[in-house]
Amino acid sequence: MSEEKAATSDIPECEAPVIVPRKLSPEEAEQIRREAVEVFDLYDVDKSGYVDATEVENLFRGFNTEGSLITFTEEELKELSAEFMKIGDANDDGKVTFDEFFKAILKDEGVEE
Ligand SMILES: [Ca+2]
Repeated sequence: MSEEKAATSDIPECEAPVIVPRKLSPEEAEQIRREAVEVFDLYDVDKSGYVDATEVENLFRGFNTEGSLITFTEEELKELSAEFMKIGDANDDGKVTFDEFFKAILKDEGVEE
């Protein structure tokens, strides 16, 4: 089993998503921006204007209430926040500003700036 894995490990992974960039109408752009503001606001609990890993962890930790259908272990919380920072923190300073967040969303939507 492990030998089989070693034999294929030199094949480069190619998982680049095929997204055709498109332009948004001003109405669409405004709509996406409004939604982004709302979601960002949820993450930015202390309203500092940026989101850090701790805030992401705290947000999802909030699901861990008694009787909740969705709960997260500390390990999962770490993974969630790490993933969030990886996607959103473009300049790698440990904070995701609204601009960074918005750009990540546009990228996700396949929008060309
Ligand atoms: Ca940043």
